[in-house]
Amino acid sequence: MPIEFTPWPESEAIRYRNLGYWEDKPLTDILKRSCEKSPNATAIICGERNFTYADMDRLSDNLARSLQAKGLKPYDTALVQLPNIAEFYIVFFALLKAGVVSVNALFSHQRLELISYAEQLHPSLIIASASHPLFASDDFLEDLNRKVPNLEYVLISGDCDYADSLAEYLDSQGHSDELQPTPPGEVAFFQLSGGSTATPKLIPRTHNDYLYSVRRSAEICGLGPHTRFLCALPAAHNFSLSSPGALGVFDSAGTVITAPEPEPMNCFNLVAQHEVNMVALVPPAVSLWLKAAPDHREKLSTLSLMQVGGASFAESVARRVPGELGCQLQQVFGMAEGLVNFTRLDDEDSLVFCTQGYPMCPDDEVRVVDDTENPVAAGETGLLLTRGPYTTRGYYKSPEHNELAFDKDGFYITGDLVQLGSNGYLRVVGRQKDQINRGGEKIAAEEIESLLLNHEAISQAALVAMPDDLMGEKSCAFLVSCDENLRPVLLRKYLRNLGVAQFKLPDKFKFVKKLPLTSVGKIDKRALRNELLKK
Ligand code: OOB
Repeated sequence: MPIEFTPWPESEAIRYRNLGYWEDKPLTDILKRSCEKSPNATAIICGERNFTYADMDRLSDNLARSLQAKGLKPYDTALVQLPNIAEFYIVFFALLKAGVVSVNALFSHQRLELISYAEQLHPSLIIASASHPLFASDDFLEDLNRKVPNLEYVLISGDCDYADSLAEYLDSQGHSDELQPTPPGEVAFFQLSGGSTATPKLIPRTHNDYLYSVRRSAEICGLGPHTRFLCALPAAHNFSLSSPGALGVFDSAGTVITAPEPEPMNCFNLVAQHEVNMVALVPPAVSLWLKAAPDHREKLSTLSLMQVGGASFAESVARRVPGELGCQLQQVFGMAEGLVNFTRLDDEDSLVFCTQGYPMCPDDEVRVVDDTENPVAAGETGLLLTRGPYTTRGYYKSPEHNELAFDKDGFYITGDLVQLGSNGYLRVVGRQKDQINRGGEKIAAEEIESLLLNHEAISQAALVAMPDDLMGEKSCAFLVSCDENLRPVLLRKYLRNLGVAQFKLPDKFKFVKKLPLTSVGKIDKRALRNELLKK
């Protein structure tokens, strides 16, 4: 059964095809094309291991065929959680080849996030890593099996005695019928939403829409076989996967070098060793790189392009990038739902340092509106709405939330407050959605508040952003509690035990007698944020 998703109106679909945005090819075309053109070029360097395009094709074929031989069928779904290793990409293409629709959880995700994805998707397959605490034993899988009865296959990367080994599947040539991706107009895989709701939402991405966004991003960034891209942000994130990310690099027959995280010393060594010329970072990582760079400038000599996105990037820091890191800066403002904006490589400095660029596609429609949904004047602050050939029209199986997140014309309500200049360039100036952007990692306030409210001693909870020099924002939980002995350390432990990702744990707790309310009786988060600013 095809995977449900909200389609684009037929008239738009025809237009996007006529304009050449939708090629009606599967995402596997990325690998196919580069494999035909340069089978022996290095696609991935992962630690001591190198993989050519031919290797990637063969290994992903092996996995797809082995899974098919075991009984996995097109439109089955998979939950994948792998760190930044070559297998992440091989699995990604293998599942696409077999028509299995996957979601890639971040490696920082824990039990609650994985269970939520599994309950939404009912995966028949899990592929995970023994290096993640959840998969060190089969306890979590037993838990998951009770919640998701149709889970049939588990493949684990690394040492594991309770499930099949991913490495064996990659090595074995399972005989099976022709491999068939899902049709290009249908869902290829799911992206994760940063979210503002209690349950993290899944974003259906079709082959057509995603392939366009990858190819157009690669074109804007001038990618080619010469590109040597360091993937140091989570491989699954839309930025490092497709803007143009690793997929853009594969499409251009370049090389992806994987790093577990953006920590500067290791990354600098990788840049030097593998002659990296491009990297994508979030703002806090840039600050760490700037701090570490003076003693290691020579290691960065091949770096020519640094993309920065995911969270607000201070102009004062942006201006330091070319001089202190010796490379060109590109700002990227994107979202897993679709729309991605870039400053362009030939833009003048003032645009690169002070704006977040403009949309990649001439047919990306952006509207900046006020509280009454009327357009604001050029340069004025308003809420950004968007629709276009690669922006989703709805979250997976979320009719009620979709009513709120999309307007009647199908525009996605981003929740971002922006200014649109008369030159078409956007500046992100704030946020309306109830989310904390912790250095690019998104925390839905409601998700953490509802967990806190389940605590027997807490009667009211509000999670708000507080400014932080390095991360841009951190989170602060305001709580009303009847227990005077409740301590932050106990609350963190409580949340951790519930199985929530570490980055979502509040950085600070403030116990108050009551929470301020707005005139309509909602918790006044603006007042809470202002209170933090005063300190
Ligand atoms: C990227 O994707 P998500 O889905 O993790 O987060 C999207 C949200 C945006 O709505 C905005 O609130 C914020 O992250 N954001 C930025 C930004 N880039 C993203 N805020 C200020 N300045 C920026 N440059 O974060 C993402 C996806 C693709 C490419 C780049 C980033």
